[in-house]
This record gives sequence, structure tokens and C-alpha cells, in this order.
Amino acid sequence: ECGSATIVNYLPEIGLEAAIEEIITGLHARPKRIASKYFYDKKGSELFENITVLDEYYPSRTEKSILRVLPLGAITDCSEVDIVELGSGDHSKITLFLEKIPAKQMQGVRYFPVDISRPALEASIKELICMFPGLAVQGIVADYIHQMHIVSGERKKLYCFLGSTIGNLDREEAVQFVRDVSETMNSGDSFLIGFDRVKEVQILENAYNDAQGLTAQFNKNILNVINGLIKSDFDTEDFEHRAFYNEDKRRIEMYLEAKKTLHVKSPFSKKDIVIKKEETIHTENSHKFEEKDIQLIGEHAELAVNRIFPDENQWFSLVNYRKI
Ligand code: AVJ
Repeated sequence: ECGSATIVNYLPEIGLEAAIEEIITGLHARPKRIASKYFYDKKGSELFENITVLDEYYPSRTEKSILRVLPLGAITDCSEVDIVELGSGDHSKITLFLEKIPAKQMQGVRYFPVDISRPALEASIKELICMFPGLAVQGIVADYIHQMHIVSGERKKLYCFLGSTIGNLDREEAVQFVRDVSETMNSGDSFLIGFDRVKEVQILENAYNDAQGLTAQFNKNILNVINGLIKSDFDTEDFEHRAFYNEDKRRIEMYLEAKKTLHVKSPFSKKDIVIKKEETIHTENSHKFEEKDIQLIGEHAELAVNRIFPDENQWFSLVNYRKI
């Protein structure tokens, strides 16, 4: 027997118009850019899930190895808690968590997965309510970066921001984001964040240049996503995947490089989008963190670093912040 769940939509109606404008502006800018949130349509979410099991892509596997042994009681009181997972994606991370909750405590737990992709959210919830029939699940479609007050009420909360998604934000944005969430928290509430750590460059670069070319496909798929949004005619074949570590900024940067000069049309752009041969479109930053970054984020957000859970290689950290 499976349980049931509802999904509410918090994405504003003007979302599409704003998205189109953002995309067109980025494509006329110098350097050109497309925001990484546009990776995640149905196909993109599937591609990412396939990336997470690649040998080269260590972050997901490593984070899960930490989640598996994480003492849940050290983080929150699971007899009564609202778990809010920001950017939930698939349920493979949170199930490792939920499995630890004794069956008789499950009735006190409510789970709120929040994601910008409705299809991904639907697919994930559908499976989850069969795995945990007694769990109360309420899905939320939202651009959580700008929408904080999605779960109200006085119940104890545990926010989760896993998978090093925080690495996609610029450093200042990351600080601001954690601070915004912190402002909605009550004393004693918890925030669990997954951070990918600074490590040997070759390991980092291999993770974003896998031999099978899945990351290249994932990167190029963003063009299919925006073709759907701005009705453009980008051809993924015209681009090369590029990903490298920027030592200065401690981040992987991902680009699409044009193989030849292109004139791309969209009914939403008066002028053609002109991309010169070898010109790049910046599609993603994936920041890597040091312990000092983790401390700094806590300080700025008025959160105490309660515990840092590492893996055996110190490649990844799950950090439990506590609202003071
Ligand atoms: C889902 C944002 C954590 O930055 O490592 C994977 C996305 N990009 N391969 C990351 C991604 C290229 C991933 N995050």
C-alpha cells in the first residue's frame, strides 16, 4: 500500500516571462551565460542522476556514504519534525535519512521536498510514498533561492540543502541564501548542508569530464531546454563541452564553446543571437569549499556550526548548523 501526497505550486505566473528575459539577456551579454537552473528539465534531471553513479563523479556517492552513517539523533529530534529539502531532485539522499527513523516515530515526521522541476518532484514523490506509506509528504514547486517562507508553522524544522547544490551559487549568494533561510528558523532548528571540498585538481576536473561524455551531454542539454523556452534553434552539435578548475575562485567552471560562428534566432529577440567561432557560453560554476568557508557562512547567517561530518578522504562535508 502506498501513501498519498499533494504538490503545491509556488512558482509565480510571471515565471516564464522572467525566464525568457533572463535567458535572452544572458545570450546577448559578454561573456555569454545561461543560468545553471535551466539544466533541470526531465531529460536534464535524468542525465544528472546518471552522472551521480559515474566512477569519476565522486560527490554524490561520497555524500551518501556520510548520510548512511550519520547519527540522526545528533541533528534533530525525529519524534516531531518538519524536514524541508531544498532542491530535492531524486529521493536517493533523503531516503538514507528517513530509513533511520523508527516506524513508530514516523507519524510525527513531515517531509517537504522543494524543487523547481515539477516532473522531477512528481517522479520522486510517487516512489517515496510507496517506500514510506506512513510518511506525510507535501511537495512544493518553487524557486527556493528566492522563496523562503514556503513552510510555515511552529514545528521544529530541519532544512536540508544537499548534493553541494550550494556550490552553484556565487560565494556572496551562498552566504545570503543561508542567511535568508536562517531568518525563517527558530532557535534549536537545524540546517544540514552538503559541501564539496577543495581537493586535488585532477580529481575535480575528471568529475566534470567523464570518459563516457555524460557531463558533456548534460551541459549541451541546456540548449534544448532553452530552445523550448525561447523558441530558438540552437543545435547541440555546434558546441563543445568545456569544464576546468579555476584555482583562484576555487570552482569548476563549465562552458559550451561554439565550433563555428552561429546566428541563432528567437521570436523573443529582435536581433539574432550571434556567437562567434570559439566563443563560449558560461553554464555553471561549482564552488569547492574549505573549512574556513563553512565557518564563515555560519557566522554570516547567525548559525552555529554544530557538527561537521566528513568522509574518510575529507572530500565532502555534511555540515549541521544550529539556529542560536
Ligand atoms: C548538482 C550542482 C551539485 O555542481 O557538481 C554535475 C551539477 N554539473 N556535473 C555539481 C553538475 C556537472 C552538480 N550539482
